[in-house]
Amino acid sequence: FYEVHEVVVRKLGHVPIAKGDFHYLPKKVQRYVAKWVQICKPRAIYICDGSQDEATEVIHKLEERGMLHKLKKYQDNYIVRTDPADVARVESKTWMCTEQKYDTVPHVQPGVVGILGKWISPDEAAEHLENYDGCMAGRMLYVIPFSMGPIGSPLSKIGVELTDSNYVLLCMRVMARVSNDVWHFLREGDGEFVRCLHSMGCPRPVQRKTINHWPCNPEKVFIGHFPDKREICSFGSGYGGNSILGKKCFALRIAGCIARDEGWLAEHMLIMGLTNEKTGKETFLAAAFPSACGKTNMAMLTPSIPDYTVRCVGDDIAWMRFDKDGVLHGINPEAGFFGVCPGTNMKTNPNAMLTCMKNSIFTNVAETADGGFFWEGLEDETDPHVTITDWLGNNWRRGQPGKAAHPNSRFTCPAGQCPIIHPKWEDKKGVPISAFIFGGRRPTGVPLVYEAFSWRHGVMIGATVKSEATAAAEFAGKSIMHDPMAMRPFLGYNFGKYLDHWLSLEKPPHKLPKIFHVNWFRVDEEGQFMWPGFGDNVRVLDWIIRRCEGDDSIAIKSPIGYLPKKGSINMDGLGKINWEELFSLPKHYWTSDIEENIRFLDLQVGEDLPQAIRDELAVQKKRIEEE
Ligand code: SAT
Ligand code: MN
Repeated sequence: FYEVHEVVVRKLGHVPIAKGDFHYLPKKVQRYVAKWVQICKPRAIYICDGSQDEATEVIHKLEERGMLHKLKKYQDNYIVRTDPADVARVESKTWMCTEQKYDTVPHVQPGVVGILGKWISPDEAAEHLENYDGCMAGRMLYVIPFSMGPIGSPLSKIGVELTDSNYVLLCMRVMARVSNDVWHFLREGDGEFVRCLHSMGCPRPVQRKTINHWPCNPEKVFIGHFPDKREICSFGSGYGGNSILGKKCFALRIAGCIARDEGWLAEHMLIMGLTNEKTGKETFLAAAFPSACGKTNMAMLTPSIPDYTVRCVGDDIAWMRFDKDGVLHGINPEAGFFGVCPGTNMKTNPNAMLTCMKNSIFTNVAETADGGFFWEGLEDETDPHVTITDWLGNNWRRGQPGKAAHPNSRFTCPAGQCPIIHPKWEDKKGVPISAFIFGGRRPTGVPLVYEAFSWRHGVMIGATVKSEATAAAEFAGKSIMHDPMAMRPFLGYNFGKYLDHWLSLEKPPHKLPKIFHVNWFRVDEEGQFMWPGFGDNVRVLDWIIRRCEGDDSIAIKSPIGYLPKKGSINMDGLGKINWEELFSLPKHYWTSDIEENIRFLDLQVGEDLPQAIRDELAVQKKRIEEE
């Protein structure tokens, strides 16, 4: 099947190799590429090396085609508009495929629609895979070697993405470590890699009318994961988590399964380091929030008090392993930030703004006539007279109904450009994690911060995370949704087993992080936020760090966990904060909340729910009733 000319293979079957040396790829990769080339029938194969020349070439092609153009206000920033039918992750078409259904999803109660992952049988998946037949006709197939995590770190994993989208290639270059070195590493190591196939599902000649030069196939979207084969097959969408496969598909769903098998954690968590300016001591925290809850803002927080210096290790995903002394070490497997644009500005997140002043890709944002980006939240930082074009390409006037930028519009920027990126963010050992923080948007009932009584109690708190719905997925409207561990859309296997895995970590010599829950979003009777949030959140983190250091004088027991003792959070200079209300635990709220949680987990996880979690729920219910 391979045609050898001199040393360099120029053709694979009849398909020319436009760039790269096929022979140089490890044998397993060759077989993987050859298999899909035969099925997808691209016009040529382009083996990526991660070089700058490569980026220049691809960007040039995309510019020529009109799919992307330069934002001339900055250095190498580009704007892309998608087909309006392809703007977010498509959870309804995201599947985990295993032989056994209950390896993937829990035993939900009869008649209940499970929301903790979607299972598809190998036979049904095979039907979707038929769509790949000829799906790349007339298009280039890019072979992308990448590492999640620093190349060569024992905590990292290798992937190879095949895609017919050069936009995806550009994003992968930012979000993962795309490099020729990956081939060396694969050859020298165990040779294992995660197989990532992506197609826009638009072979030439194109059947469906292409909008904004953005080929996609919304009717046939399929995001399939095959954990037993360490394989991902994505079809029909070019957007974010659907197509940048190193991110949620690999680093959370597939890695979640690998982590279960190998005894570590792959979580939807930011990692940040806070250095106490007086003592010089640094503490690392990992925090899990549902998509679009301000995780990126927290990861790069600008402290409002001088006590701490904050540095960012990662804003979305954490891979964590206990070392031989039982210390949990975490890395950020990604190399870039894929952040929500609306709401991001020099006040809410100056570090994110400064990170994306160059070498970044903006998707579905609005544009100013002088070549700048624009989105909701940038009003005060944008010339009021400048003409604005909205994300759909229409003229847009301030104050008109509707949004200039899509609510899920994103910046894709290299993490290394972040002004407060941690010097150890690429450290192969990772950083030691002292605490896990869960949170969500909880307008009522939930205090600013509380601490779990124990690891098990903390796992229960994580299992009952809820939040107001976001724009990151296809849901409309605002409702409080369960998002256990902030992993609901990203679970790679049965959530009951996932909880078992978390519980199983409580064993020697593991030094378990303390677990906390925070809520920046509580509102008062007038609907006003009770807590200023953003840079002032460092005051809460300060309390958390002092708890990690063992300060017993600052906490009091409550039915739901330890609460800060009145006055133990630094509120200097904050103006009026209603401590009582911010920390109140309305009994009727918590009574119905615990009942709702018990019902939810019973319906959704059923017999797979670990007894330890049932017990924690029962004890918490009793504490609330007896209060
Ligand atoms: O899944 S995406 O990578 O598109 C973004 C998110 O949901 O946080
Ligand atoms: Mn996320």
